[in-house]
Amino acid sequence: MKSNALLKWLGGIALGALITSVLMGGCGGPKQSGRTARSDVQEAAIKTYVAPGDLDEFYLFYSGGHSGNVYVAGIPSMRHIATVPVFTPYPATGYGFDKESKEMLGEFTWGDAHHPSISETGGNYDGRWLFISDNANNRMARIDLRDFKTKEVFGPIPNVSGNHCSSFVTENTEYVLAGSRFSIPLPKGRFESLDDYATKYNGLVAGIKVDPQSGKMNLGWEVLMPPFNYDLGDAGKGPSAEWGFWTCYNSERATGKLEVTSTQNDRDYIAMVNWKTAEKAVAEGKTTPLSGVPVIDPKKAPGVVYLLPCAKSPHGVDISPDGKYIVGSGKLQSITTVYHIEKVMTAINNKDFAGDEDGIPVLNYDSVKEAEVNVGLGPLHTQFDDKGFAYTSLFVESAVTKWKLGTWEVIDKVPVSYNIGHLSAAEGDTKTPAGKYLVALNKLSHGRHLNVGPSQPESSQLIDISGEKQVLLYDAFTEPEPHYAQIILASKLSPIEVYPQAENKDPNAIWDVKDASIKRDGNKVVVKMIAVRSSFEPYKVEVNQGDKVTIHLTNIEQTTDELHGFGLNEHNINVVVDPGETKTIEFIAKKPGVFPFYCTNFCSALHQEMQGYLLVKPRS
Ligand code: RUQ
Ligand code: CUA
Repeated sequence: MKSNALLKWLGGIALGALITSVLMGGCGGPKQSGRTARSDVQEAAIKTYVAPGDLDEFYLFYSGGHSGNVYVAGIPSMRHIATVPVFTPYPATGYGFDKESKEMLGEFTWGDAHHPSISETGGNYDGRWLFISDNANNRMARIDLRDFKTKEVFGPIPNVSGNHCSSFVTENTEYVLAGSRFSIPLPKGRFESLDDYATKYNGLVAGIKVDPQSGKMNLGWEVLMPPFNYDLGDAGKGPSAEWGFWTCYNSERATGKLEVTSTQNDRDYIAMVNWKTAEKAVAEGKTTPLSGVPVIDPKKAPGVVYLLPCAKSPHGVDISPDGKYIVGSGKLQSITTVYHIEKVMTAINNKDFAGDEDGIPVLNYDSVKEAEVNVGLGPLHTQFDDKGFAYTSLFVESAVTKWKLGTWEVIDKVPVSYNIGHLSAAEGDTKTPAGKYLVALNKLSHGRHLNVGPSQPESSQLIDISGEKQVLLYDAFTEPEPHYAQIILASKLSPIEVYPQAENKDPNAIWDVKDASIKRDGNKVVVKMIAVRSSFEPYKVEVNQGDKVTIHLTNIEQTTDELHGFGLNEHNINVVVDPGETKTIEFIAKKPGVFPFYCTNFCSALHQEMQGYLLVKPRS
């Protein structure tokens, strides 16, 4: 949200002069920058300096929002190390240009990569996969952390509309949670007037089943929900492990200017779904088919879903490391509400309900509430450390509040620059957070970097959370736009450097230049090609205009960092093949003439010599 939109937003809800003054200060630019004092600079420098040849302690994975990418940096240096394309073609790695990745991207050339989530075993990061949601085209992707490549783009998920409240994994990655930010008439394709929004539109939450061996995703269950907006979520752990949680705003079921119409009620909700009960409902056939998917209607399957009243317009809901506390932040109030899972269970067992929404029981707020923590203005999202502290981002105040679980006292507040959305603590959403570092993902960065014109980067600030007081260490900047991040101990990952030849199961892979071939079948030409320092074999491919050309390109190197590219002039093709990999290049030779192809990835002193020709004979 940019500053004038924010002003409008706040103006609309009239939060009063106090907030406005905080806001004006917070967004005002470099004058109020909270610049580190000289005396602290040296210490911060030493804490973040990773000397040449030394390695960072943590990996930071941030979502790249509408860039469709995931960005990887090291902590504490905050140096950008890699870009992992997920929903968007990326010529730097050839993603979206070869047949395999093109098929994964399907009909879309972009996605809105929102919330990354590392797979867990026993509530701790296991370093196997990183899931990330696509808010735009209702998909979920899986990156393999063995090679930092996107291996699966699942969806569009049937019945899900705006997959924002996603991705969050359950304790043993049984499920990755998904759902609808935008309620629509279901099934998709049905038309209903917006005037009938409250009665004929529906939201939906879903559990995507993850295969424990391969990581492959499949639809597990979907629950039909009232037409609220489902925003963010978290999966329980320990005593709450069977539950998935989602915040919902717009319990007013309003349309139009939501900044006004959806902020009338004092409270909205956190929806909680018991995924074990949901599984049972599906197994027992207590479902209604919708777009070919068995969907649970809560009216017909009691016990699957409940609503917790929450401070209005909540954004984040976060489960404490011990799984006992559910922390919900209503962004239009200055408090964060903490619920106790035992109180919630007791209220469910006693049918201690305050009412219902379309047959879904609403739990009694006073019965389930454990505490209201006075965190500050505009709380969005909470993370945890290893010492029992919680950290909540304050969008309006541009600060991070540190508070104590159990005593609920606010300990410390550090200003950030500016307007923080999410924050990510080291392993901060697992059962055993690592503590030490927290990254503030800020929306505005004006004046904190050299001016690059109207489109400014987002800022990510590294904060030391090892002491009593939080200490700002470093400003880093990213492409638009991180919506959340994951920080994992580097020692938990050991990515491969080459694909072992024995693992290459592509039937068209070849490993010896004598096997290189060009075969014609009618107007189809199939080429088996090798790339190795510093040539292509064959280096000459002759075809007829209109032929369908398929090139199976194998990089037979088994040496780290020896990538080869295949760029074909004036054909919009650039495929990159890692050592030991085979990729498929497909195109129709539409244009007559002679077209050079060349290696796009620097590979040796004779990289520039690594080239060949596609010769296309004109139709007579
Ligand atoms: S969201 S900050 Cu997906 Cu919170 Cu954007
Ligand atoms: Cu191969 Cu450059």
